[in-house]
Amino acid sequence: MTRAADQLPSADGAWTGLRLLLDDGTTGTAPAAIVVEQGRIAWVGEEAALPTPYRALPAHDGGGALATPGLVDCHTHLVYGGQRANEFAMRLAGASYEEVAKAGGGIVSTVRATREASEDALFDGAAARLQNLLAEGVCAIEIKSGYGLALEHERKQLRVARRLGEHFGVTVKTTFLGAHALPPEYAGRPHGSRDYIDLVCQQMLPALAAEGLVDAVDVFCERIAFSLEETERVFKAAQQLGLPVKLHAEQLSDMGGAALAARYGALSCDHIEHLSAEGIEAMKKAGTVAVLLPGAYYTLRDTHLPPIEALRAAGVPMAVSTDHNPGTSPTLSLLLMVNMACTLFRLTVPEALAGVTAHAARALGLQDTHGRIAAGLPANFVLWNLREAPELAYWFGHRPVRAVVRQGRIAEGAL
Ligand code: DI6
Ligand code: FE
Repeated sequence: MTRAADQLPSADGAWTGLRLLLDDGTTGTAPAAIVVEQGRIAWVGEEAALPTPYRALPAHDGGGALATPGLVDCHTHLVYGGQRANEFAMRLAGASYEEVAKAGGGIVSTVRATREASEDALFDGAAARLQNLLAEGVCAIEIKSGYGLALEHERKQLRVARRLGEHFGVTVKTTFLGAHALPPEYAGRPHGSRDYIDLVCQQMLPALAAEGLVDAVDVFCERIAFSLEETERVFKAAQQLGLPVKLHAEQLSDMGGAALAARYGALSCDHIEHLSAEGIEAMKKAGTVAVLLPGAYYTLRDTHLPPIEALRAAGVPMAVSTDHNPGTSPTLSLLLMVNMACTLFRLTVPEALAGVTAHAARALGLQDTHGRIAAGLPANFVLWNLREAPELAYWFGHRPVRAVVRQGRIAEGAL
């Protein structure tokens, strides 16, 4: 298949007339410029200080557009078969998420549809979803497995994730989430959970890692999923292979998962509505990012807020992500999550914007290449038809993108 990204024009040249988003969440007053050379940012600063040689380059007039780093969506389950609107309706009729899961619905119904789908069908479905995120300025994305729950089907998901990255010219970090749910064929067996975790640790993870399909390892540590002890076994297997870990932690209850993950140097702990003070302290010490997922909180009509003030006071970096999945967060807008992080979780605008740029990059171990506009980095940035940075959080339900530069190419919009 030809890469869609190959058809895109180069972004090389001097991008002028920009209003740059600064680290403190404000925008600079003087017009700024970004110089792109061979797909990388060669220079960024006030336009008045643009070095003479760059003035002769082809110019892209930004016309006063707000410029931000390319967005980073650091937690998604983008590759899956089917959809679950029927369960959404069930929950509205009164069933809880746990009840839906126990009734054989939930994650397992997506597992069925994912196993039945061919790799190409999974690619087509995920590509259509990904294009929504890309059109909104996403330049790096994490994609988890976890709806295959058997070697060949987890492989299929991860291969699709890699293909998406190549085809669309977007940075993709893959995460193996074999320990997402107990596969149906293990349910009801005397030691089903233990046996499945054996399979995950001894066969699935080593095989997929050897194929270069795994950038990180995740577990759903929860009453309806896997225990703390099972989580630790998966972390040990990851550690042996030199792979970083992360965790779906304390979403529905405080399992002590975040503290465990921090002991394994986790990149991030995600959801964390029920995170304890000990968990926060451990994450702070380990430099683990707190990933906030307001889309799942909203869809589940959760009322237990993550401990934002304590995280802020401890200085734990907070990221914001879509958690795109067919069960609890069927959103395809990272900007809507920025709005919800502010409205529902009371993040400040600068916090929410750092949450989808610098801190999200850090949650993926991409802090040296993504989430900032700085000389030497690959050119990933977004120009918005907006005047002020808070507008990124304020509007919701529309797409104020003027242009997206992704991996040094003009990927969306034109000037
Ligand atoms: N937590 C979530 O929010 C999703 N997975 C997880 O571990 C839900 C996945 C689903 O319901 O399909
Ligand atoms: Fe998730």
